[in-house]
Amino acid sequence: MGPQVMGVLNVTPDSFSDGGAWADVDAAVEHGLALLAEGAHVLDVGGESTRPGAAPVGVDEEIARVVPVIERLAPAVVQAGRRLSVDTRHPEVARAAVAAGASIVNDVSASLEEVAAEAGAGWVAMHMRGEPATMQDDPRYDDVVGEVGAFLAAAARRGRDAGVEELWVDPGIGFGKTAAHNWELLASLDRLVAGGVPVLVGTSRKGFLGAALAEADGSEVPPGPDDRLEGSITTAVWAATMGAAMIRVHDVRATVAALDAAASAGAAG
Ligand code: PMM
Repeated sequence: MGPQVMGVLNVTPDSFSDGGAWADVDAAVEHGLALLAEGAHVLDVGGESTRPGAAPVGVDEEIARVVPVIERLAPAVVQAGRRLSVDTRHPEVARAAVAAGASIVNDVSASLEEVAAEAGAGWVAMHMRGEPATMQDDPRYDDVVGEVGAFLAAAARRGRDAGVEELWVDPGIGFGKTAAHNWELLASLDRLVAGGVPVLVGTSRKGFLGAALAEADGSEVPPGPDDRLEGSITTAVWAATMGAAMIRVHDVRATVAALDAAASAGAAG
């Protein structure tokens, strides 16, 4: 069986990847239902952009963005046997989102294990070096795969100790990492998978794919987030082949089709 697909539903006016087009509740709900119809197993609702250099938003504003969208989507999501996650670094937002119907806390700060445990929700612990505002200022590692792996193993232990019953770990592609770091992590994803905790990976539309696509076709200006589909899909299939259990993507329909094709090839082999 292939990995689950987590569809990104950013409810932010400043998200780099969809221009904030879904900031309005009705539009966000409509987009969420479309992602569901396209085959998303999880809808990941986020109200704070973690784009490199993004300014933080207040907790109240973040709650006001995500809670109405989660409340409105919850019945259809449950009906379809799918799930909602909340992409947040803030305990108050995580609690409000779970109360509204989310069942996974997608935590880019890897610090909300107590909140997830208390709420009875799943917990995604993602690796990030630094803070979104400064994380891309010259990130350095001696051994990126070893360091990220050790960080995620420690996070998983904290989660277990806190009583989280559903654990996920995520290397945090693009979070305090150069393009070379991202490629190294993808190349060695099987080492992270071997840690035994289900691995979630998000490469979708990220900057390092733009750079790679520009290099491939010799263009000087890298393609923008909306024009990185080839790289997004190829790395999603790669991650699945390396054993990732969930892939976080914007382009759900295309990714589901690609993963299905890869799974058929795998099953026939
Ligand atoms: N990437 C972004 C936001 N949230 N959560 C997890 N678990 N993993 C990721 O790689 C991740 C994330 C940034 O991407 P976006 O701004 O396009 O949503």
